[in-house]
Amino acid sequence: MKKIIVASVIAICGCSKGSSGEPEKTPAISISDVATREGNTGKNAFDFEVRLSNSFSKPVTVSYSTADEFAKGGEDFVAVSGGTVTIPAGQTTGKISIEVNGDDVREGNETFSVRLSGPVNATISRGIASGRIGNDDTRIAFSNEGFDAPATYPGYSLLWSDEFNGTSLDQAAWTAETGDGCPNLCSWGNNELQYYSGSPNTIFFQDGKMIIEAANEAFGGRNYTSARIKTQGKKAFKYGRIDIRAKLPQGKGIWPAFWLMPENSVFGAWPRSGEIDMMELLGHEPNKVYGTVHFGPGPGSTQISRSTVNAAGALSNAFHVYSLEWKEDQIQWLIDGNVFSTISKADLGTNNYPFNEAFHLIVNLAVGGNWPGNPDASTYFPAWLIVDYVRVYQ
Ligand SMILES: [Ca+2]
Ligand SMILES: [Ca+2]
Ligand SMILES: [Ca+2]
Repeated sequence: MKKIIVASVIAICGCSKGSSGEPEKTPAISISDVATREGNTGKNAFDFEVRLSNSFSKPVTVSYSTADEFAKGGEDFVAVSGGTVTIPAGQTTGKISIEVNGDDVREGNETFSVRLSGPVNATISRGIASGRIGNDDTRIAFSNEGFDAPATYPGYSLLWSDEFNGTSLDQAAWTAETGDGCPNLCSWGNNELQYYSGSPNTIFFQDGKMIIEAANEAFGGRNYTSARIKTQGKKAFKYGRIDIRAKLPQGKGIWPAFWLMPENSVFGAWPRSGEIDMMELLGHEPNKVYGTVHFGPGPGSTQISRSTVNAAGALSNAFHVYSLEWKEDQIQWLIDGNVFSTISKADLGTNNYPFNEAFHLIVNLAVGGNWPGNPDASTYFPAWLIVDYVRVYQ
C-alpha cells in the first residue's frame, strides 16, 4: 500500500524519493557561458559548467553538441556532436570541455555555442551557452601580393608620400578624426554606424602597412568602432597624380573610401566647393570600385559617378593601386594604371566647376550608412583596410 502511494506521488509531481525518504525534486540543468582568451598554440580547453538546481539520487546525464557562429568548428575549435556528460548521483556540477585552437593571428572576438539535449533524470532550464573566443593577438594575416605602381612617372616628381613604414601615424601629415560626427554632422551625414574612437585598435601598423580596423565593438553610444584620417590643414594638393596602394575589406555594410575635400571651400558649403571621391567600395559588391565627383548649388548633391569591375574578383583578394590623374579642368580615375573614368569641366554643364582648387585627402572605413546599407549576420568583423602607401606627384 505504501509503495502505491509513493508511485502516485511520482506520477503527480514528477518527484522521486531520496535516501532521506522525503520526495525529491527532479533537478533542472543549466549550462554557463565561457569567455576567455584564445591562446596562441595547441588546443586550449574552454570548460562549460553544467549545474543542477538540486542534487539527485540518480546520475543525471545530458547530451551536448557545439554549433558554429562566427567561430567555426574544425577551424577555430574542435566541433562536438552527440557528446554526453554525467553528473553522478548526489552531485550538482559537471563539466563540458571544448577544445579551442590557439593561433597567433588577430581576429575578432568570435563565438560558438554549446547546446544541451536529451536529459536523463533532469529537465533543462538553460540549454544553450555561448563560448566567446577572445582575441589575444595583434598581427593580422595578409600577403603583399598584387599590383604595385612604378615609383616614378615621366613629367612628374614626388611631392609627398607616406609609405606607412613606421609604427604610428605621422602627425605632421594626418589628423585622426574622432567621434560620430555629432553634433554638426551626426552619423557623418550618411546614417553611418561607426564611432571613430581614435584608439590604437582602430589604426595600427604592421609590415610597412597602415591598417584601419572596423570592429563590432560598442563605444561612444555606437555599436562599431573604426578610424578616419585626413590631411586637412597639413597637406593640401591642387592637380597631380595620387597613388594609393591598398587591400580593401569586403562584407555587407563595409564602406572604405579615399576621398578629397576642399581645403578652403572658396565656393561655399558642400557641395558647392566640390568633393572628389577617388575610391569607394560597397562591401557587398567586393569587385567594384566607384569614382565620383559631387558639385552643384546644393543643398543636395549633383554628382557624376562611375564604376569599374575588377575582372579578377574581389578587391580584398590582393593589393591594387587606386589613382587620380588631376589636371586643370579634368580628373581621371584609375585602378592599376588603367583609366576607368574621365570628367572634364564641360561635363558639369552650367554648374560651377570647383575642382581647380586645393583639396585635402581623407582615408576612412565606414560601417553602414545610406549607400552601402547596414551590416548583417553575414558581415565578418573586424574588417581591415590595409594601406601600403599614399604618393602624390606633381
Ligand atoms: Ca591567439
Ligand atoms: Ca587568433
Ligand atoms: Ca608601405
